[in-house]
Amino acid sequence: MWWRSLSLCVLTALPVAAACSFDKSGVGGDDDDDLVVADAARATDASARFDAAPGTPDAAGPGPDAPVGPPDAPAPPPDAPAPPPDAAAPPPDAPAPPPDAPAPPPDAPAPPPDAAADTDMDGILDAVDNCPLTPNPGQLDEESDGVGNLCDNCPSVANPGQENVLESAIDRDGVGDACDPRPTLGGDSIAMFDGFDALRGGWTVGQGTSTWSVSGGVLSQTDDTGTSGNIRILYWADDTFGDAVVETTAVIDGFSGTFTTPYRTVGAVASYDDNGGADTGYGCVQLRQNGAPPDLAAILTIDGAAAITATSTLGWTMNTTDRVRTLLYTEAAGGSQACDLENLDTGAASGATDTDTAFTGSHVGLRTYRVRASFEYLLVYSLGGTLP
Ligand SMILES: [Ca+2]
Ligand SMILES: [Ca+2]
Ligand SMILES: [Ca+2]
Ligand SMILES: [Ca+2]
Repeated sequence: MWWRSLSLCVLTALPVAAACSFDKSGVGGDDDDDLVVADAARATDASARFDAAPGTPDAAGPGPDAPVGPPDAPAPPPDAPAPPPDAAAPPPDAPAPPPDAPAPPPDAPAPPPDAAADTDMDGILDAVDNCPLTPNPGQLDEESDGVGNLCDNCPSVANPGQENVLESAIDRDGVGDACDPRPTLGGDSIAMFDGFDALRGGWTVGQGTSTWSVSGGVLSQTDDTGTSGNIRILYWADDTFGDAVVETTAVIDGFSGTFTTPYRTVGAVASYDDNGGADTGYGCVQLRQNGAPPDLAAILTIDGAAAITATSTLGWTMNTTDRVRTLLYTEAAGGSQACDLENLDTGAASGATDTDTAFTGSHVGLRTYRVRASFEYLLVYSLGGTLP
């Protein structure tokens, strides 16, 4: 930048110009451009070149050198520091909070069943087992809803989804909504189901003779002889039940007598004891009573008197091929019975109730009189509390 020092010297008065040397270094007072400020020492040289009193002979030769001039003024203070920048701009608004965390992903889908697994080791691979946790090599499925009899929460009603949500979560029971006799009360369970795919050894004749047989998935009673001694009772001897509902569905195969022949019956029994031939209990039957139709839903006592204790008028009269569902509610210690019948062909239904306390047996079974019928199944719900 030495050329800038040159132009400054041209425009300045001589004495000053004399002080200007070509300071090519740009460093003030460093005339020799050696980048070492030594001009204070060189001031001695400058004073030697100027006469302190021009026009006046020097006394006795040149006088002593004028006193050494003051050293170069100290370098001006460096430029004032730049003012601080404008006050910092206020921080921007606080950043918006992050959006809500995304919902967690739904539960991962259940892994597909291991096609090669057989959890219950019944010989049916889980992938095709209709009760993958219950050994059932026969895969019996009464109403073909894809859930095997042994693990179906409504084995007599098609309910492939096994819905069971009508009770509260804390007392949800083992009976599905589609068939639960007390759909909002917990404690119930499926105690027994027999789809009559074979005649098992526990079935025992209580009254009559052995006129029962199994074929084609139904249990048929084949004698409709009309004498008074031909009441037919078959009961399950291998288990006993407390508070229970016995359910069966039967198709009427035929009946004896004329239109007015009395006391044709078909239905279920409970609170039953064989008592060595002096059996007792209750029946819930469709009763074709002497006289004008329609028929009745009737609660019967099973003993020597076979009394009718309660009835309700049905909306139909017994006909061959009718398909009727029967439900008999009983309390184990006696005291309460209910008998509900539904004609599955028409949807007509009716029921009777009673509060008889005579019998406290604990077996269940089937009953006919002067009727041939084919029973599709027998189902027992065990109740966890008092009857509705
Ligand atoms: Ca199984
Ligand atoms: Ca089923
Ligand atoms: Ca079912
Ligand atoms: Ca239930």
